[in-house]
Amino acid sequence: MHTETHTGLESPKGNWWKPAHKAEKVWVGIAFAWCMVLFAMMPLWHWKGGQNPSGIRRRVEPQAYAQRTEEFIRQYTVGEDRGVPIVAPPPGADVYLMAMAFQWRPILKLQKGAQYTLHLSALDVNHGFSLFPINVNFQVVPGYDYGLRVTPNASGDFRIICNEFCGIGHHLMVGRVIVEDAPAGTVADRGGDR
Ligand SMILES: [Cu+2]
Repeated sequence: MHTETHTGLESPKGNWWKPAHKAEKVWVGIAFAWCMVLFAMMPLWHWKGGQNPSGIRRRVEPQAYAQRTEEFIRQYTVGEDRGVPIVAPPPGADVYLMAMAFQWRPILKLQKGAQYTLHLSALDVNHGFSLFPINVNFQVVPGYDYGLRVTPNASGDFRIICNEFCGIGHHLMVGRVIVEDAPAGTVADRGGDR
């Protein structure tokens, strides 16, 4: 049984005071160099990586954002699915989507190949916008209006899944985006710029 006690007043046993082996020095050198690479990557990615959201971002009061979204819904509603309005804005429009515990409002009906400015904000806590089964992920933060320039490049019936744990009903927080093929002969039909 190990009964030895240690105190900070005594030097530890061993040969820690001897110079490090060459291999250890090499490893410390490699680790340090790699730390510097990762450190440099942060600013590099910020400025050169194309990782920043396209479009606009600004502060907004959740109440004001909710009002703007309801106005958008009134303007372009074309139907309803289980109490949630289905909204079909024209190509080029500003599209408003709000996240709240525990739903996405409204359901969006967009045209393939048309460009939109998709505004995202939350009314209460952080939510996460992830478009299933496509790899699109975005943080939806209360108090901030993110206007992303998006051009749907595939038609279909997609689900928005909240990927930021937001409370007891988080797993029920599923929204919907419907993308339809553009009517033949329209600008959107010839493809967007992205
Ligand atoms: Cu959520």
